[in-house]
Amino acid sequence: MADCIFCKIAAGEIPSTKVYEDDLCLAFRDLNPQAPTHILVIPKDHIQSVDEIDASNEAVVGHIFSVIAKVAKDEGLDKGYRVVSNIGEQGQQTVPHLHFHIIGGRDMTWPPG
Ligand code: DGP
Repeated sequence: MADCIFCKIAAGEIPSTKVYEDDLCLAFRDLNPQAPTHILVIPKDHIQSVDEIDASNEAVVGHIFSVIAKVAKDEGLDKGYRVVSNIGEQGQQTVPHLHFHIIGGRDMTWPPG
């Protein structure tokens, strides 16, 4: 999608620090890390948010979750980690392209703010 920053990262038009890539998805380090490990996993095709997941695109989301588990293992997050997807205005989503944050390397707090 034109003017989507994560579409541009997926296309290689904006540089990123990639940790995993295949035909369907990309994982790269967050520009503004909130923990020692902070990685974003995105589908290469544009989906706005979790709110747009349906039967037509659910397969890629399942694939992304297997990639999340692999990336977490590769990053050594054996003590645990958190997967977050912010959705819309109240969810504090700032980039309107579906992404899952993998956050780890420190103790998390609950409830989230
Ligand atoms: P969210 O607020 O859930 O929409 O998260 C968007 C995240 O994307 C935020 O943690 C910062 C990150 N981010 C924004 N622009 C870029 C970028 O150009 N490169 C990288 N690596 N991360 C970005």
